[in-house]
Amino acid sequence: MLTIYSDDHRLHHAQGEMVGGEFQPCFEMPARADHVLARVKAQQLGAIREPEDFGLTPIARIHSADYLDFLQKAWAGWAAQGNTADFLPGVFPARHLRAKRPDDLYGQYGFHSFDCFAPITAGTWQAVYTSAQVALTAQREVAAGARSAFALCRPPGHHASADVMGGYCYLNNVAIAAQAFLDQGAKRVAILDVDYHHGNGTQSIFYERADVFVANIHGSPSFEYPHFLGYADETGAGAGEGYNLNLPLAAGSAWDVWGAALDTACKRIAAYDADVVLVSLGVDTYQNDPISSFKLDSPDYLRMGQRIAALGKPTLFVMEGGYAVAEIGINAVNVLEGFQG
Ligand code: Q9C
Ligand code: ZN
Repeated sequence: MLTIYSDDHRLHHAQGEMVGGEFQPCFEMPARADHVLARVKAQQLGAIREPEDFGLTPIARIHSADYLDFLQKAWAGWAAQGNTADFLPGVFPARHLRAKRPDDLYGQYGFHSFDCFAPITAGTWQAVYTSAQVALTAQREVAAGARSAFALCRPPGHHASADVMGGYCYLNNVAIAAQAFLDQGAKRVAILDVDYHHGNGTQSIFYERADVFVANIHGSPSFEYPHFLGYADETGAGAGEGYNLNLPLAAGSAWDVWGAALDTACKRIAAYDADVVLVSLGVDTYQNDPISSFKLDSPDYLRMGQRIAALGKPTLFVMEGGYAVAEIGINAVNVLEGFQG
């Protein structure tokens, strides 16, 4: 299986995030991608290539113009105000306020965020732009006939919606790649999100569409981040009614429960008869993940890959979360090896 990777991810290395009331090192750190890349090499998964540059056009198929404008200009504007530390938002248009985009940069950040977990640094735009190009380059490989490809994206993307960032995510890499398949002639694509957290951005982008079936397996929002989306009764709307599947699970779920949910999701994807399957590959379901509660063990990721392979569809794997840094490579590549059989 071909892996697409770029060192540009290093340009995004934020100073910290709030954990337990204290500013702590970010869980979403460059070493994550290093470990995955090292494991791809150690297991000789296949060739590793740099991304091509498809420009902004495929990104603008998913994200709004004002959101992309903010992301590109935010650091320069922040630095021009004399700041050197990371840029973070603090005021959001929550209920009872008015969601009108302000002229002020700090106001715009809150307008385009749902939490304080997507810091903007000097290198963030270049890193997230390249991360999207990594997904698009792997997408081309599958569109050209490969059985599978691995987009080693960092930063991740599934919490980002059309114009709102959060949860370490800025550009929704898997959504951008899904739209590229459709724009190149696919009729139906399925996204299977196996990250521990609900992919709220991906769900919202495709919620009213029938050409993208989205399935999510995740910690229930009743107890887990992102807290405000991901319940089982969210099944799509309008033309998209019936094309969104949420399988929220209890804290502490292990492979017996998780694997059964995967089987449910895969049966729905098979019934949808997608031309291609995209996997939002987060491995924060791992038992030793520092911010998650599920209990998957490393061999379970081989089983995960085997079940996805049984769909018999061209498959694009897009890296999402996973914060047990030392094991993220083993677990992510286990999925890919399980898929390859
Ligand atoms: N106590 C991904 O896995 N953590 N993002 C908030 C609040 C944010 C996870 C913690 C977790 C974001 C791509
Ligand atoms: Zn996650």
